[in-house]
Amino acid sequence: MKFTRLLTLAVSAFALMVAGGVGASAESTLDIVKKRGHLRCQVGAPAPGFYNLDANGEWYGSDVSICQAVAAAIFGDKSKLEIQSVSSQVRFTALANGESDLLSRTATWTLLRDTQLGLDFTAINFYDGQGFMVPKDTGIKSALELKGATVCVLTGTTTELNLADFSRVNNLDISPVTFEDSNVRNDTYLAGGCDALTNDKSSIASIKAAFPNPDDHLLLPETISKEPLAPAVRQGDGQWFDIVKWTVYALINAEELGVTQANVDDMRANSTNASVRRMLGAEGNLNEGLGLSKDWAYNIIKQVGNYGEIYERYMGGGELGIKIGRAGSANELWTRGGLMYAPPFR
Ligand SMILES: N[C@@H](CCC(=O)N[C@@H](CS)C(=O)NCC(=O)O)C(=O)O
Repeated sequence: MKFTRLLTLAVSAFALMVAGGVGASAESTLDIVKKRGHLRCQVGAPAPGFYNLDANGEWYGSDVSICQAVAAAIFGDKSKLEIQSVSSQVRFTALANGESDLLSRTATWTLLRDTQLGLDFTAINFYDGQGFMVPKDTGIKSALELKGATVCVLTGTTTELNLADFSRVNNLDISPVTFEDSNVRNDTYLAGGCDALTNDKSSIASIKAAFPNPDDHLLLPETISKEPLAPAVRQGDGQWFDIVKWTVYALINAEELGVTQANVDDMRANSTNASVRRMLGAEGNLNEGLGLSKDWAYNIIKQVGNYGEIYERYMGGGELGIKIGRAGSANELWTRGGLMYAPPFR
């Protein structure tokens, strides 16, 4: 009896430790980040659209915007940020062992990753799917014509696994040529080292945009997988999970409510829409559970913009955008027929 009780206690203590996160540190991620004075946010090797470097060595892009939005929510300053560029191969280990606070980098939410790597995916910020690119002069028009082809692919990705499934199901005998470094993969493809390159379709748009002659390459029509991309955090800190999740939702909700970087001051001061007022902290106390100040969502929109503004700037037709059409896609707001939907701010 006694032993059972002790065992139960020991088991619950262990469960608590696990629930408390890595090393069962008493300090929350929010406290650690605040004490450090900046957020450590992980992206990948430079890829236009998602995460790229400008002439001054500053990171920008849609996934970088999520990093900036979380920094703005915590510090009221989007620049309180250290961007870490990590390869696809080691990204999850780097997050799980505490090197970064947040991973925001074209990572697909899968069951295994969500349940076996010590991570939690927060909220989908881009709905993607895997495709193929070939040099136009090959004359290939469909992925089903890739019989016996060599295909350049990044290792440690869902891309690599889907490619194997696709080849098997369609009896294509594709030979994967695997890379850890996306630049080496791209150079090999350009030099003719493989017949095709496969990745998420948005990533292909990104890779293509950086090629010297983008029009020499064709994105094939097939989409062979679902790739819901979402920022991820270490498992075991519910408040931190909520902060990142609701940061993404604030971006989406602001777009739905018509709150933009340009009108957010006016909206906070004058809007009579209760949803807008609650989100921007003009009334209510929605910030309390997050452990953030009342103006957390205001700071996000003021400094980074809403989801649609970020999309246009980096993924869409903006000057730095990689021209992925949004209308009619899953990345459109639910009110316009897409899947972008944030739970209510109340
Ligand atoms: N969504 C897939 C693929 C992710 C992926 O390969 N992303 C590329 C985009 S080009 C990337 O991160 N490349 C940069 C790098 O590996 O450092 C996954 O989560 O496994």
